[in-house]
Amino acid sequence: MIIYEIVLVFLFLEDEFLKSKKKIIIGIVCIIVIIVLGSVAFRNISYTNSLKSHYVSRLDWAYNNKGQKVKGVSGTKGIDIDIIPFWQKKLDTNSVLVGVIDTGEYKKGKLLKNHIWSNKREKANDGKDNDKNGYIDDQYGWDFYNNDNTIYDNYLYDYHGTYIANEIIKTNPKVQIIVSKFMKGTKGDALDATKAINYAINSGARIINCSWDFYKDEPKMRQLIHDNQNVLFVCAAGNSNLNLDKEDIFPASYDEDNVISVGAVNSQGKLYEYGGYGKNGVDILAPGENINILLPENDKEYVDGTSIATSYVSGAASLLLGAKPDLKPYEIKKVIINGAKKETGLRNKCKSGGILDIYASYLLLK
Ligand SMILES: [Ca+2]
Ligand SMILES: [Ca+2]
Ligand SMILES: [Ca+2]
Repeated sequence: MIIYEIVLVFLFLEDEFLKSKKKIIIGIVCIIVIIVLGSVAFRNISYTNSLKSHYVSRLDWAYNNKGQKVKGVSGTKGIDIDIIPFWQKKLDTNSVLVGVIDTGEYKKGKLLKNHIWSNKREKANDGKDNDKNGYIDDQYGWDFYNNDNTIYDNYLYDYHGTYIANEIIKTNPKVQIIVSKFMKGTKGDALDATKAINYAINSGARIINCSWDFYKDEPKMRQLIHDNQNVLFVCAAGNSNLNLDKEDIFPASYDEDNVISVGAVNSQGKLYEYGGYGKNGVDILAPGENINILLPENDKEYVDGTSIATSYVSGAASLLLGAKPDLKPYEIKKVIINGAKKETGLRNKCKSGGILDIYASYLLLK
């Protein structure tokens, strides 16, 4: 419309300024305006396509917070994981294996179906442990709760791992998820969790997502994490409103360079009211309230908590590792903390004093 008006003005002026230099100047101005408007329009198309290709809708304030209302709450512009600039650069990152130590996962889901790791060394359904890893027919991971090879058993009991994995995939479409199940719903024990972590590491995971916590220290888990400094453990700070400077939960409180603990914020950049916090006990905060997630059978629901916040940090860590595969876990942790979007109200709530900022963290790699 604006272009049309400019052309009209140009034509109107034509008689009067025919053969004048002004006509040429106005012509040049018109061309510049057309080029600028055209490039803005193109940028908007590429921006929208970028969001669509990542399954991001306007409900997903975590990826793109423009202050929109989600579930009746208006957000604060810019309080998101700042991933859009990273996507728009269309960086060709390497594929990364992420172990999701959790419930089972609905592997037929629209996102998960293309991102489930499969054990190439294992022949399916022949009753034999072909790769001799101790697990028979573990073609798509292992269920340490039931001690069998079915990684999805039930909608109700396997929803948590499903939505965590889906959110990691949304953040980084170049991940493969190793399903290592140790929970039935919210039930599971630390020794099974330790075995499940070990399985994911032995299967090649470089990042381990732990969206759960135990109050009791499990020495075997602590040792396993300590012994695997080449693997980053991304751990939830829990939903019991604990000050983790004073109290411990595990594995988030293990004091290791390869453990990053994650608290949650809402869409206005305020601490999630039930989430764990602490200037030393929590490293970073990420979106964790009114998050529209993808459940088994492709159902959708809203959730709150540090579990989902953790999935964004795992996704971010995998993106950074994919961009620079020789990064060590402590280096990933460092850029995630240093790249955080600082908020005054969060200064004493975690070590970074702010919210996960993927693009700022990426720029720190250079
Ligand atoms: Ca096997
Ligand atoms: Ca087999
Ligand atoms: Ca099973």
